[in-house]
Amino acid sequence: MIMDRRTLLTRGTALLGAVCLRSRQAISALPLMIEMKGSPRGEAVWFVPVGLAVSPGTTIRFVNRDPGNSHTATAYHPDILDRPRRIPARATPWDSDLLLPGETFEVTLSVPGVYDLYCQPHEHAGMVARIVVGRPGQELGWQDPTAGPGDLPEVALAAFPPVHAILEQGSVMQGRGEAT
Ligand SMILES: [Cu+2]
Repeated sequence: MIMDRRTLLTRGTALLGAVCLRSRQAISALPLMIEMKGSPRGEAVWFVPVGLAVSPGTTIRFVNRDPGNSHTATAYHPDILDRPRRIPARATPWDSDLLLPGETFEVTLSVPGVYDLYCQPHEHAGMVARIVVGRPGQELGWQDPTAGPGDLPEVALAAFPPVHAILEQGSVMQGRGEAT
């Protein structure tokens, strides 16, 4: 029963991913999804995708698909828990607060640049993600904000996909530590 449900869930997620990708390309007004996931026993937690490229003005919807854990989507910013700024200087930071299983949170990103975010309870498990906001085909004028590691744990730093990989692929699905 559980296996069947998982299989269904996996297939449904893949389908949603495909739909979201198409939506991003064709109908940018629809929100794009980043899911929070976890292994059955909670040893591993992650965002899917872990890297995402979007146009300015895109709404991102975070969805907690992990039945066993609460998660947050929190921008790295001094205004939130005094963390290093890893979003564009003119961008407004956000914090979803804890999302229970099934709950969602949306944020609209208008300022071009690189946005790094993390899950508060699971940053030390490498649960981070990176969103690149820009126009397709536009020459990149922004800088990768990851000039210094700040107070980020190594496992989090290792999990951010490179900006060029996100731009090339549109979305990066690799798990933590597998970024190229
Ligand atoms: Cu989490």
